[in-house]
Amino acid sequence: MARTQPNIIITGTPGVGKTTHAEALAEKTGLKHISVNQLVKDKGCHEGWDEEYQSWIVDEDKLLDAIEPLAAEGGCIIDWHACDLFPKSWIDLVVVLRTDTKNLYDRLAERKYPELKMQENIDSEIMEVLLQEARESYDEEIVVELTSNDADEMDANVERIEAWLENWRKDNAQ
Ligand code: DAT
Repeated sequence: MARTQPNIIITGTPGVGKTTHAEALAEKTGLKHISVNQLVKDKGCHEGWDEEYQSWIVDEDKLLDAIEPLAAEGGCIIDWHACDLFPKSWIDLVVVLRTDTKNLYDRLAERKYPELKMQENIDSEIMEVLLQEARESYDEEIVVELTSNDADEMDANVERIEAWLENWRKDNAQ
């Protein structure tokens, strides 16, 4: 059955602004914000805690099972630092947020990330790892790269996604 609301992924390196964008967008549009980190924790979609990285070791099969019914319903804003595990058929738009190294450093330092995790994330942002992952996993025309350095950019990004959503709703009206 066709979805009556689209599913949107907001992805990017930790600290780029995924959660902040997803919350603002959910508030403005009524779509559901799905924080994958929270879901992994709440539904136990993991194989334990990694002390060194200070994060859950995600069980991807369990995670997909937990998200499938939500994605089938549509209207999800999926907020996570990975996107390649979600089937293409679930997803209508992939937003990859980007930020400057200095901003990312400050934001991750604020979170007191361990040194190793901090360095890996900064390298990952410089190497455009998440952007590549999105481009390899989904059709080019549904992947959008947006910068998230300040509040004005964030407002503009949210407005742009809202405009996309309006068009999607018009194009998919029954
Ligand atoms: P993520 O979910 O990608 O890890 P976040 O939304 O939690 O990122 O944001 C991390 C921090 O950076 C948080 O304190 C809010 C701030 N931030 C994010 N995007 C921003 C932006 N465009 N302008 C100013 N601050 C931003």
